[in-house]
Amino acid sequence: MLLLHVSDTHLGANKPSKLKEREVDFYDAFNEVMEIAIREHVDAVIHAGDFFDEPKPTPQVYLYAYRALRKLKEHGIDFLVIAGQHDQPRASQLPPLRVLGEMGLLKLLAQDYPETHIVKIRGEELGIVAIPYISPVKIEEYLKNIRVPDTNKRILIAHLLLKELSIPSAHASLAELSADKYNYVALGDYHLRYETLYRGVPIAYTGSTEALDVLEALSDKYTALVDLSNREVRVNWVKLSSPRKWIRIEARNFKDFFDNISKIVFEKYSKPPILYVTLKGKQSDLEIRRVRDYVNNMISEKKILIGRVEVEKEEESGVVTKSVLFEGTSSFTSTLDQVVYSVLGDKEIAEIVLTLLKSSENREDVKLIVNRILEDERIVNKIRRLVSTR
Ligand SMILES: [Mn+2]
Repeated sequence: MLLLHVSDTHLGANKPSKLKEREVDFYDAFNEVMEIAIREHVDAVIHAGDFFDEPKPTPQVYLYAYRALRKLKEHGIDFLVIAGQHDQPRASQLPPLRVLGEMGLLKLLAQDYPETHIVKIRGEELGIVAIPYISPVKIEEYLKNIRVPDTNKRILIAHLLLKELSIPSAHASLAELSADKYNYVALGDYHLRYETLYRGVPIAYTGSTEALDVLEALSDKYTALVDLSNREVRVNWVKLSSPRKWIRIEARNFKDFFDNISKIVFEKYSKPPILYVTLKGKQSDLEIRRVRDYVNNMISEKKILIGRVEVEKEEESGVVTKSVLFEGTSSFTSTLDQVVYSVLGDKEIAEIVLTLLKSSENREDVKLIVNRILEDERIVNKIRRLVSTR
């Protein structure tokens, strides 16, 4: 039995900068994973949560998800999924994965609480304990009542943060999950690839399929082929080629920046990369302008999709502050956010206007926001200035 493990596809995400191109990047990565599943003739795909980026996907997100899953279905490959926190709407709303389940495109194993399943995959039984996202304060109670199936082959699929990752707000340890009762543990929620063994049992986070921020982008993206045919489970990592590359340059001055950027061969990228430049230490206006002009030029030549320049300063107190000096894009498409921002020229005011625009159907929300603006003298003064310069 060959499974493909994937997680955190975040379909519908368009970070950074809310670009259409970025939204498509997330679909591309998901499609690549589906193609790998078909090419490798896997028996089923298991998705460890955060299928969607938001619990209220837009029609185009449904459309792309539908198309990718339909292709898999045509090849007779099952798609088994659990809900991550991004797939969990407020209690009264219909979970989006239920919609796809109802359409026969996937099997939703667990939405709000752990469930035990015995699934028949090409005539063979697979026992699955499925743990969707549960808040760290409540999970202990749920873990007490987990029923491990007594099938020959068993896997655990869970959307949670392991205590072994030693990051804040972790959910449970491998011991608390009784990870040794399974043949394989497929995890989601942590966006970087992570692999370990627990009493001989392979444990893996595949990580996100596309990067949601610069830190996630520093390592390559993967999916895992999990071979359960033999007693010894084999995990083979397949590197994804579609994710857009991010380039991060830290420089002291223009020359430093130039030396670094000159080494990069932009022709090798199939998609124009995202460039983040951090200028460190005290900067003269001239140095900053040279870097900014260079990045701007790369944008107009369409060598990069997004160019961002930030300055990192260490205050006398030792506190390091970062401020974004410039962010530009070679994208043709513009979102509502970008239009509002370019008209107003002030990020803070743009955000307030956008919040108002997006919540304008709700009278109470609008009232609340307007009152908050009027109470904040600084914002009111900013608006006055914006109006007077027009
Ligand atoms: Mn996630």
